[in-house]
Amino acid sequence: MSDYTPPKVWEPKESGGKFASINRPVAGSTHEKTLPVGKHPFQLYSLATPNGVKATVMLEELLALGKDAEYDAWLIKIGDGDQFGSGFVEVNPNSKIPALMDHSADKPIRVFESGSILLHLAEKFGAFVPTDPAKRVETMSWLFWQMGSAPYLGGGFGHFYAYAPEKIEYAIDRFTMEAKRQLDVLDRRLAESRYLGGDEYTIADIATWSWYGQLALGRLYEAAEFLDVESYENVQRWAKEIDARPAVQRGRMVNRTFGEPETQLHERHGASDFDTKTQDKIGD
Ligand SMILES: N[C@@H](CCC(=O)N[C@@H](CS)C(=O)NCC(=O)O)C(=O)O
Repeated sequence: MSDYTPPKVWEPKESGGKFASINRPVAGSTHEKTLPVGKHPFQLYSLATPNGVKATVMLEELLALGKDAEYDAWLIKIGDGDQFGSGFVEVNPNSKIPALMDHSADKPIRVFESGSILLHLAEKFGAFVPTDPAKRVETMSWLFWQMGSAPYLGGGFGHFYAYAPEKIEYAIDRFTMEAKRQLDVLDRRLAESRYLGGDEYTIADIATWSWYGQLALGRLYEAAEFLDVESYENVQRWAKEIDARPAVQRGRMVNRTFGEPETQLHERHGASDFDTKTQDKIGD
């Protein structure tokens, strides 16, 4: 048991753990840095974490449909504090990836929060969001479910299971309980429906797959066995089906700085980059 008693007024201190160096109790920029702007209508500033993958999968899916969604994907190294540069903070005052500038409108517009990016692109191109009102609202419900639930999985379970400087049984138990409950919520929905919104693949699936699908496929926190992810059979079926989509495979590679070199495309500025600019081809 901890002998910590919170003081009357909290003061910041060194907390340890994997992300200690980027944690701050205040918002705003720490340094001046202009963001690069490429030639395409969409400028994405991101990293291939589950939240970042949502945006790159969506853009690749739109391109696969033949939509005019060409984009430049610039790498934001959150471990180095790039999210606190002045240019990034102008696009996302919350200093988190992914952040998007849409230059296709008369006046460029900023879009932050991965759910907002998915919805903006879906509405702009009339794709991956149903038009039928009942299916649309079901899709929105699952999209917002994901946005509200994932912090318990990432900031809660993932943080205490994989990243905290010590293994705190209470915290791991609390968030494992919640992560498993969420997997069960999904498993029951996917027992009755091919996709989350119904019979169509939508932004709700893209958002949720990036977290829970990748968790089920054993790609997050090395926690597959601990969470017994194989037992969620409907989640497994859905996760594998989405994983096989070529646009999903491409989207996972963009802004990726970990894993096998041939799976890492640090920056994407055109479709041919997947064939010529992966880390195995260009190195560092
Ligand atoms: N609710 C946000 C969460 C984004 C988020 O948490 N991004 C993380 C990476 S997955 C980040 O940029 N962290 C950097 C930091 O916290 O300083 C979204 O969905 O876009």
